[in-house]
Amino acid sequence: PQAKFLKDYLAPSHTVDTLCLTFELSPRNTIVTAVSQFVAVGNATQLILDGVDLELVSCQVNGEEWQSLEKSDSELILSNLPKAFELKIVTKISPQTNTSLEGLYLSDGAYCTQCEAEGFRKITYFMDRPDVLTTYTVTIIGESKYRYLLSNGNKVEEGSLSDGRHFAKWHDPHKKPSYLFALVAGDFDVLEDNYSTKSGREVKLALFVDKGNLHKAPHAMTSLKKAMEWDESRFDLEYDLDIYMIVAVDFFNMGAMENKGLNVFNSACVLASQETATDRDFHTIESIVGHEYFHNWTGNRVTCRDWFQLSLKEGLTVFRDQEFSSDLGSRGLNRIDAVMAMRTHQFAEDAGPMAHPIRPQQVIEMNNFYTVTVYNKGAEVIRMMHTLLGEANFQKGMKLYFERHDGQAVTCDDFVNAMMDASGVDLTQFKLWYEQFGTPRVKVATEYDKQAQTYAITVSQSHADCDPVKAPLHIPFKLELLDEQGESIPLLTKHGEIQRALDITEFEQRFEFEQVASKPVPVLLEDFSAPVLMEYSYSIDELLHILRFARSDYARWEAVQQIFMIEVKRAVTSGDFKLDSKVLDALSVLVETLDGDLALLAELLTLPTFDTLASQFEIIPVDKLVSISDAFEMQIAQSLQSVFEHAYLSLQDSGSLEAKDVAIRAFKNKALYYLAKTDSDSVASALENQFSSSNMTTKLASLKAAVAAQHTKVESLFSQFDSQWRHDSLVMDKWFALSASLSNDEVISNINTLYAHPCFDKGNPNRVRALIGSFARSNPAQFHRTDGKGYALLGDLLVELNNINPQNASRMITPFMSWKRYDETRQQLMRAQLSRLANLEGLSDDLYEKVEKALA
Ligand code: BAL
Ligand code: ZN
Repeated sequence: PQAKFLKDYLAPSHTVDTLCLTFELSPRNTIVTAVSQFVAVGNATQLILDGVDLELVSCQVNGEEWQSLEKSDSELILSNLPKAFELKIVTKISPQTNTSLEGLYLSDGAYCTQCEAEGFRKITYFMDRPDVLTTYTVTIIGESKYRYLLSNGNKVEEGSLSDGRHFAKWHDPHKKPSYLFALVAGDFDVLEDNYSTKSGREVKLALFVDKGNLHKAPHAMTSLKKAMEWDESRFDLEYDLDIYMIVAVDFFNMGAMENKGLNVFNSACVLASQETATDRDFHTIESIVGHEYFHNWTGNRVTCRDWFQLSLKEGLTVFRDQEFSSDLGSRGLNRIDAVMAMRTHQFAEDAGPMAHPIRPQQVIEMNNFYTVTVYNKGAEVIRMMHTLLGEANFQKGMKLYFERHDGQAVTCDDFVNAMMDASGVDLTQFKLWYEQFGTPRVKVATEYDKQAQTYAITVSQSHADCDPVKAPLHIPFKLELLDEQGESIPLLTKHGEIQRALDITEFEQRFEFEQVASKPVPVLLEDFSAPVLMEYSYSIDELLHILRFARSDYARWEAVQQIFMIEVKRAVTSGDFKLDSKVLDALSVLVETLDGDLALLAELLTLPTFDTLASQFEIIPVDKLVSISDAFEMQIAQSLQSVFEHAYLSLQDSGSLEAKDVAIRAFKNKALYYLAKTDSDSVASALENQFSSSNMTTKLASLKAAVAAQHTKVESLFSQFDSQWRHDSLVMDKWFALSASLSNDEVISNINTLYAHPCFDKGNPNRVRALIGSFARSNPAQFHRTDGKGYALLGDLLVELNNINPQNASRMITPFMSWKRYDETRQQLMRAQLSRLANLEGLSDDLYEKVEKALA
């Protein structure tokens, strides 16, 4: 496989005025007729079209069968072409055997498409690149059992055919690239609603779900309306078509897809009732429905020039969905989520062989770059611009961006230039964030001068683990200074008061604050104002002070995370697994007083994830990290047992989805998690009681607590859950995930047995992620077994998935990517699995790119 490079970008050889597609649907013999009007740019007489897994039936230019053509596995090259011409191409495809879930495929009997990034080429020969925009008219012909025949835009015609089939014709007035094309055909239940935009456009909303699932659709519909309203009020952006459709399908590689006017969603990101979905699921659905809706402007109206610019739409749209969630819910909790995603996944990616800048410079398989770096670090980069500019200037920048580029395919530079020109803030240096991979380190030193009443902080940045940089990055560095009473000290400098953040633009910079009456406790990198690793030697007492007094909820959580981190590192070195009693006392006080937001309190009581802890070590001490986390949790459980018991019994939620009830459930479930570890008499009945709840958040938490504590009740709870929910695969995903996280020696043989469970299907990405993804991610003790059986389980699966669904295989290989960070024994075992894949016949481009980089 050949890499493509950003530096080699060439503008398209032709423009396409219109594209008319006709689909005659049939599971193995769908006929696709594509008629388009091409015009050469300059003197081009050759046209290269992308096409994969297509059977070419005919190819005509201006009505004449074209002879000057060459065909390969991935291209159709037409030569001797006139300047302007009509091209008619007929191809045959087989949706039924398309298990890659790219292009046109069948999901549980319904036809659906996924074209981003390069799936359109599996439908017809076309210039399948995001900078070729055209208007689409789509006719779908199918049997009447496919009751709904859907595509982008507005329906302009429909009717019956004499052979009993029916058809529908759609026209999308907005020019779009091929990756935003969509088609769905099937029979569904439909939830309908309406929305009036602020300028008075009446929009019909329709949500299509599998038959029998209508009662699980209202939350997604409500979320959509909230998103439409929010985008109007915060960004002044309105919807632009008369209809907005969402279809939920079971077989889907991603979470969802923003096709113009016709979003296709993974059913896991749509369907929710309180019996089947957790509070967390409700939150996730709201944010993904929002995300896809926000793409209508940031992605669809203004799209990417080429796929290297993916973060142009994804980083910005993640930032927008994070802001949506924060404006509607708790800003602190949402920030914690975002930072956890960075620390748990993005830092690891940035430290591994697939490290890439948010604008990658070379790519073999584009699907491999839908990453936490492009998405989440991309969003952090947008957030830094927001911090540097402030909300008002940022909104001016957005306005200018749309004024300049509506209807165009543009680059990340175009976005930053709009921000710069609208605000007058120089972002030239800032653009380096788009070039560099790796996580910068920021070291902080402080000095307090009692006599002068000054407090100085020196910030230095280093990039040893990054792509070498020639110049320092521009880093917004937020901070708060707390006095002994916990009051915030104004940040007065010689040049005035610091309002938003310190501007770090040099490798080393010193800032001096005046009128500081006593030695403060600094809250550094407040709100994670830049995606960096910060080094500062806090004492436990300072962190406890931050926990008590910081103005930012995020900073309070971060202080506890830092405390755990310090304690874990100390325990790894010393072998003493005892948590500092000051920490236990502080946590105890928090629980006793049930201080503040209970959902935040539940987060404060949560140890850093294994991956977050692991990121602190050059060679990951797997066994020690597992034992230390277990030991710390047990000490928290024992030392806080009575306060947990008291709080658990005294709090009652009323079962609603209001934030207050969600918070009570979150806290009580955390309490139960710890109580289960103490194995007191009352715990068994609490577990059973909670398990009998009809609320999935409550029920699942009891199973999770039993699993983590390896409680004697666990087997009976598992089997009850299976009998109750076997009919609902999405619910069973929760059961698969917990089954795979049981930390006992039988887990691997159990997983092999579960492959035969009636709900399990290796062709369904949700099932695979639930079972094997959870095993590799949340069962470090068993996944990293030194007999190699955990690695072999994943290796065996990857060999199979390589043929079924390469994109999913490539996502699942992530745990092997950091193999060099483990001890010698584990390195050898993981490398053996990677070598096995490297030698696999028919290795997909998706896996090839990662395996080759991992072994390099
Ligand atoms: N564009 C792919 C799915 C998403 O990020 O919305
Ligand atoms: Zn997106």
